[in-house]
Amino acid sequence: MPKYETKDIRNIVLVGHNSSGKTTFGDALLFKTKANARMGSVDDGSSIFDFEPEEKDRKNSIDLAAASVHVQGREINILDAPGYPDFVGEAICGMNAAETAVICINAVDGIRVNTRKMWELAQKVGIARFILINKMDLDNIKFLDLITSIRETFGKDCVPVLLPQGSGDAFKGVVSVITNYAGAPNELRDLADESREKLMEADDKMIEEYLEGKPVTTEELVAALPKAFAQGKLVPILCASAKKDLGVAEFLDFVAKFAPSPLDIAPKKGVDPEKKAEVTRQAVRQRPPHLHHGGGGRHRLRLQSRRSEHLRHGLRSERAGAVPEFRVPAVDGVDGGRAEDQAGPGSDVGVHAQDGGFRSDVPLLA
Ligand SMILES: Nc1nc2c(ncn2[C@@H]2O[C@H](COP(=O)(O)OP(=O)(O)OP(=O)(O)O)[C@@H](O)[C@H]2O)c(=O)[nH]1
Ligand SMILES: [Mg+2]
Repeated sequence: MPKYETKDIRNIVLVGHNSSGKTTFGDALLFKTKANARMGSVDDGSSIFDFEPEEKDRKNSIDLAAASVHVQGREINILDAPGYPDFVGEAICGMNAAETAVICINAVDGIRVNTRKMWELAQKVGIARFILINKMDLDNIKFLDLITSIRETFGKDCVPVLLPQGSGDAFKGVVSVITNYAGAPNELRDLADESREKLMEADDKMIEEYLEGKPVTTEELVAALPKAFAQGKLVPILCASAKKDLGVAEFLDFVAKFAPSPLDIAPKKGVDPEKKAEVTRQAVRQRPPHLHHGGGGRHRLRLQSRRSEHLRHGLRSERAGAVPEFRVPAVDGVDGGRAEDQAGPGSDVGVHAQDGGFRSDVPLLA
């Protein structure tokens, strides 16, 4: 498996109202990048993300699931959260693990209760928000009305960046207003102009120059956008059809270019359990996370946060017999170990207290 530096990692979590197509979209990302040789489907029980028997039975997600793809020298870790409000804890967990919440909307249904809830949560957690309008292949889509409703609900900083070419049966794909502004569909020309101007607000100097009539190049725009998205100053709106594999490649390209890495978003605040003092942590590979051991017994630890990204590199393999064991360093005072890339985001590692610290056993997924 290729090794990636923290700056080249993108952790995204797919959230939104149930049945907006999050899992199908995740499967489409795996298929597009050949991480999966066939297109997984929730409907026939072959989804990579909805793999638990109960999920296959119910045909909806229950647990947060993870998989990775590799695009343009970047590792994109995809977390797929369930949409049903009963499982909101999984979405919260995923948002704490990711730097970008991809809020999926069903193009026909529009904004629903859980869309708003996910927006508020992502804002609270302090991660970037991308809006993905999925199911663009369905009939009776009123794209411009949907954009208006998104802006009325979530604010004017939401900018359409991937515009649809047609909709319903005639949906052919998407056009980027960043890289192919001239190619925007005629019927959406006004929206493309508006979006392009809004994107200039990514940088104060850039918008000033633009308003003074000085030309702004695509390169300048591309360079300014990641920071504006990471800070939530602008929220990109993308669209796709997961089912028809349209807009999927453009989504991957967009995430690889514009989504924040673990280094690009504000450090997290927490409370030191012993000193009871507030602590701030930024993603630093050399400093694995501090986990608070809540008592004896066995614990299940799932590696899926950007902290677990440090954890991953702080794991020390202690091979005993045929069973690989991993010592988790910096857990309640246990010293750090040698950097070794053994368990990745999405790995489940059984942990139990030993010698005053934690010791983990068999990683289920590397
Ligand atoms: N027509 C069409 N159907 C889609 C598309 N994406 C998903 N679906 C269908 O919509 C249904 C729900 O898809 P899921 O991927 O399970 O949706 P989800 O958002 O993961 O649902 P929860 O896990 O319950 O929150 C399935 O029957 C999919 O086949 C799409 O782009 N177009
Ligand atoms: Mg799902």
